Amino acid sequence: MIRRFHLILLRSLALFCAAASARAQTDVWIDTDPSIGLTGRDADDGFALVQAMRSPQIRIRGISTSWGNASGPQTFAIAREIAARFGGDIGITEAKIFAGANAATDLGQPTAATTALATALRERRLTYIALGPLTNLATLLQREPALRDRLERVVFLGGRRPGERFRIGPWNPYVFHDANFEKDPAAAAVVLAVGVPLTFVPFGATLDCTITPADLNAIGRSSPGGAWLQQRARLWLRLWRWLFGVDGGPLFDSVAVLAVTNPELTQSAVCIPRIEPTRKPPRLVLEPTSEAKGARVVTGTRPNAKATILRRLEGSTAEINSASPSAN
Ligand SMILES: [Ca+2]
Repeated sequence: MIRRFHLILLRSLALFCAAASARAQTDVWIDTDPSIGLTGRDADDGFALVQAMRSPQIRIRGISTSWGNASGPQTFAIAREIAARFGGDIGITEAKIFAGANAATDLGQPTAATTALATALRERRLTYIALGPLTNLATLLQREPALRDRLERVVFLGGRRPGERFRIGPWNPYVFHDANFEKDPAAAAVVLAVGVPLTFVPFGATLDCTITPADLNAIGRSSPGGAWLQQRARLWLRLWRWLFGVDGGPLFDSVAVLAVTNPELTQSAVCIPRIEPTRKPPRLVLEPTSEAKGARVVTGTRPNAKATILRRLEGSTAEINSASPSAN
């Protein structure tokens, strides 16, 4: 009788834990411009999507695509391929990928992406992870401003801290663009104006998370999916060495996903975002402030950030337990 009672108790506890775990998942929408595998284009969106699909802290409710790293049709096709290869276990099929803007001039024009996002927001509140230009989100907010209140938070891979220059190392002369912002500053202005909770992930906050040839080889050995990622990203990694002299490609977009799945592995501060429209190119500046509340800017990552990203890319959903305590 006592044994039976214990079994019932254990089963109840397991059900409770499972329910608690399910409740703890954050509902997210990912907007992205993947170009992994295209010659001379970035691979980080592809890595970020696979990482997100293997992150148990989130539930992906939909993925929209945008022009950016490549054309709209190209990014849509790549996102669908990633869903077909990696999304089955979590119910992300090709039907959950929605094509959005093809250019900044599409701002305000409804697309499959904005229609699907509106439907998803009516169903539940969502955290929106923006890994490309903000055209799709700005179009939604222009056409259905009431849905603003259904956005839990917008996490945007873009913006810069005052004086931040997008360079890799002190001697590298190449200055990178704040691409996601500069491709559609008008869309960023719309998003800033509506007052949704914002987290920015600037270029400099991501530079401790680079993927080396040894990392990519380990991913390639991990599984058939890992081998696909390795094959698609091999040339991208070589380009980073040839063009910029570094032995690792940055995982920009992965840090934005990490800021949602594992905020304890990022450092952040409160900021006031401000667009400087007259500069050429215009700038999105994230001013520090002593205010306790406001937009947040990720200022860096903690030691296990890269290891956690690599685990996801190697196919593991397990956590690394020795995370440094958060100072946020
Ligand atoms: Ca991107």
